[in-house]
Amino acid sequence: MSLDEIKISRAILKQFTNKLSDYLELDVAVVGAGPSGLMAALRLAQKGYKVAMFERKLSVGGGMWGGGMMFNEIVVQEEGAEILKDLGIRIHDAGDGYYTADSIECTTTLASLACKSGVKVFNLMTVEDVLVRENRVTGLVVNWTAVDMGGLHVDPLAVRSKFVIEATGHATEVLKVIQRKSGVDLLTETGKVLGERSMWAETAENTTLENTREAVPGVFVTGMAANATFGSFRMGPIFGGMLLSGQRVAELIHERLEG
Ligand code: 48H
Repeated sequence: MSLDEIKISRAILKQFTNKLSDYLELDVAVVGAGPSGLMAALRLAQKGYKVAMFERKLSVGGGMWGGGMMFNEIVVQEEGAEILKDLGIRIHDAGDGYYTADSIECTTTLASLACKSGVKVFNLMTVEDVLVRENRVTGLVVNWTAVDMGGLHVDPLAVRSKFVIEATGHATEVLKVIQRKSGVDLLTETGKVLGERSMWAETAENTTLENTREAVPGVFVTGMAANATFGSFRMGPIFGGMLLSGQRVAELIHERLEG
């Protein structure tokens, strides 16, 4: 078979355009493909929902690749270990209820399962704004990350979604843009993002689950962004809370979509 460069180019353009066009209207749009976002997207896709993830970077996985301070192992507790086992990720018993896992195996497996379950990942895209109708978020405004990085004046495109998951980690970028521009109060004590506090692993792990909830009508928050939104602590390189939070947000949205 002879290879034609133009056919190669056309095949990519056609398929990508079809994919993006098919995913402009969604059940759930996930912003940020870190561990909590990936876990949420995976569980929602497994339930049959139409899910897309928008990730600013070239690679998915967020802060999980690097383990703790670039030592590429993560730590989980018993419940996190159960999730990893269920996903087919090998764990090592470190004693006293702590388990470790290779962060590369965790990230690649989670990403692969999400894609194979039907999640469409749009990497290299940054969510820069949201759609708001009658005080409810109804979608996202997206642009190429390269446009943002280059400081180029290029208008974005829009995606409509029944629900949005804010999974941007420490930055809580989606909620911050809503707070800045929409005039809608967040469902926090002050109506604003309360901000992340210093490291306290035990409390942070527990509050991650409590803080996984609707943060503004139409937007649920998960992972590190959940604690940052509701003013709780960071936890360092323990990832059970991220995985549990991703599962929890998927359950909460499933209840709403079903109801
Ligand atoms: C598109 C965006 C945008 C945007 C950001 O940081 P993450 O890994 O998030 P989590 O919450 O799933 O996991 C947190 C964990 O990695 C961590 O940092 C922990 C446990 N820290 C504890 C501690 O003490 O430090 O992933 C967020 C993703 C990243 O890939 C970003 O590139 C992406 O979101 N992102 N994507 N549009 N506006 N903002």
